[in-house]
Amino acid sequence: MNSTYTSVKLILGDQLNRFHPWFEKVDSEVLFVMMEVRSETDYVKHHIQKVVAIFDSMRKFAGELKSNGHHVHYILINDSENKPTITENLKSVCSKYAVEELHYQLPDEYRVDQELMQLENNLKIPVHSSDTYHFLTSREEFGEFFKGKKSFLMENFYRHMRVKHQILLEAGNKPLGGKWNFDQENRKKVPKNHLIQTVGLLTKNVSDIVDEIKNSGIETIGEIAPTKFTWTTTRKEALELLENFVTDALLLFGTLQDAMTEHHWYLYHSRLSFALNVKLISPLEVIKRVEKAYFEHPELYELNQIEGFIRQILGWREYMRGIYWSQMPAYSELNFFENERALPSWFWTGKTKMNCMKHTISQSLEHAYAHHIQRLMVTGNFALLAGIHPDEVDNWYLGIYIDAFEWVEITNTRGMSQFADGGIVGSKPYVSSAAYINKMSDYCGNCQYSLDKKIGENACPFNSLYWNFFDEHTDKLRSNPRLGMMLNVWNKMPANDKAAIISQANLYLENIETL
Ligand code: FAD
Ligand code: DLZ
Ligand code: SF4
Repeated sequence: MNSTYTSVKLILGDQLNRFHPWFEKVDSEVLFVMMEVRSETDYVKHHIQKVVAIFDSMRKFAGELKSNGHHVHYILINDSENKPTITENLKSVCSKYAVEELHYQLPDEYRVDQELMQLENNLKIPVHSSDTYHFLTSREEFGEFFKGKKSFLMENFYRHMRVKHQILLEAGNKPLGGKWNFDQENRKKVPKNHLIQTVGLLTKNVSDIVDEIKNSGIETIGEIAPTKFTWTTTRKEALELLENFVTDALLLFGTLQDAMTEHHWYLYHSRLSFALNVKLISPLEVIKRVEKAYFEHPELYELNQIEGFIRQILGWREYMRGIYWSQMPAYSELNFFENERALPSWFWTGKTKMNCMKHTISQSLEHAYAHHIQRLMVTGNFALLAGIHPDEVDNWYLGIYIDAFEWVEITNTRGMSQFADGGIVGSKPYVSSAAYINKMSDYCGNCQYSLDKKIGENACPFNSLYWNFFDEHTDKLRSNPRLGMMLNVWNKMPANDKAAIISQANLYLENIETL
């Protein structure tokens, strides 16, 4: 280490992109700074596995930079010099090394963006920002694409991205297979007697980091088995996970992507979201690898598996980021249905009689993971039907999932799942009764509630809450063309039946803690 440095370059915990131009050459006048910092560990109560995964990834990334000859100043969570915020830590590092200028990569979260924009003021040295060279769309490009259009639409954006990056196309920029989207084929339940053969789990020992986190006093949620940690925290592990996914799980990814079962917590999903979000692996390399599998082995892979997977990353992931930067900060205040109820306390324990909720919450606490349909159509569905305040819902999702960073959490939760944005992200609220959950899962068979009953003893809460939702929000839903049919069904129901359903829903809402 030198006693002085010309410049400091800040690397945040989700900026672990080894191919960033910053790392092309070793420069002994540059000091890279990484920090485990209370403002980031404490802005929400995170799952213990998420904090472990971030710290482990950061430490290994710093180790790799050092072994390549870069100068790195790494602040550990329990270091005596550690200050509570990014700004304060930078202030003390810059003064210790008489630093003349500071560089940072544009952060993914609005909160941190605001803090970093004040650095020049606070540090009194020139401050420069640069791209992270990770996403496929810049913050501004998304706004330009939708300029002058009446509403956002993922499908249009996705087609644009397919052409822009030349993914799954044939001559004349036509979609391979004649269709842009094969979603219709991706709605199957796990067949009876199907043996789930998917990617195995890597496990490693993270006991030391767990102890350090415990000693630091950081409050966390969820469980951890410190000697059997399953998340990828290096680029090498992420690449291995991608390879194993392509070989073992991609074959059925699309077909069973919406399916849910008590017997497996990730099925044919990739579990790549953490590695992607902290930038150990890039979206384009994942997309290209999956496309290559198809081109090399069209006899093995069906197009619906490949297109379904690529759409999540090339379409949804970039789209959510675009919405985030075009709508923040107002987005975080939106509450279209004016919901006010508190989240029931069993969201933090999984202790509920509703088997679908018990299962999804318990696995989230155990693994910091649930797949998309569990998040959307079980916990998210319930929260919306029960009228939970979107702040409470966001807080839960932002804390509990391994991959939760506000830019992708809030757009999925407040937007897609809670429709609190009134239709910016999606064109309809995702609500369902027990029928959908039963169609896509094996949860209902083992439930104390009866999936066929709307009212009476043991009637499934999703059923009465579903119709109650239409009743309560008729005015707001009337103009939505995608919900007209269900509103008509509700409106045509005999008055006595409607009254019984509403009173059942109210009974459940009054006793929400005991459901
Ligand atoms: P796979 O099913 O294997 O999909 C592959 C990749 O596609 C994912 O790794 C992810 O990068 C991307 N992807 C898939 N769906 C989406 C989506 N809707 N938006 C953005 N990217 C997507 N994803 C997060 O990364 N962070 C979050 O905080 C987050 N919160 C969510 C909250 C709710 C209410 C819902 C409904 C979805 C949320 N998602 C979030 C999206 C999705 O559920 C996760 O990306 C996915 O479950 C991660 O698991 P996987 O890597 O196995 O994904
Ligand atoms: C999520 C997170 C956590 C829990 N801890 C840290 C940390 O100690 N240091 C750090 O640099 N980053 C952490 N992160 C990720 C940041 O919250 C993330 O970089 C910002 O939110 C910007 O997206
Ligand atoms: Fe969930 Fe209702 Fe099915 Fe029970 S019956 S698992 S509460 S949908």
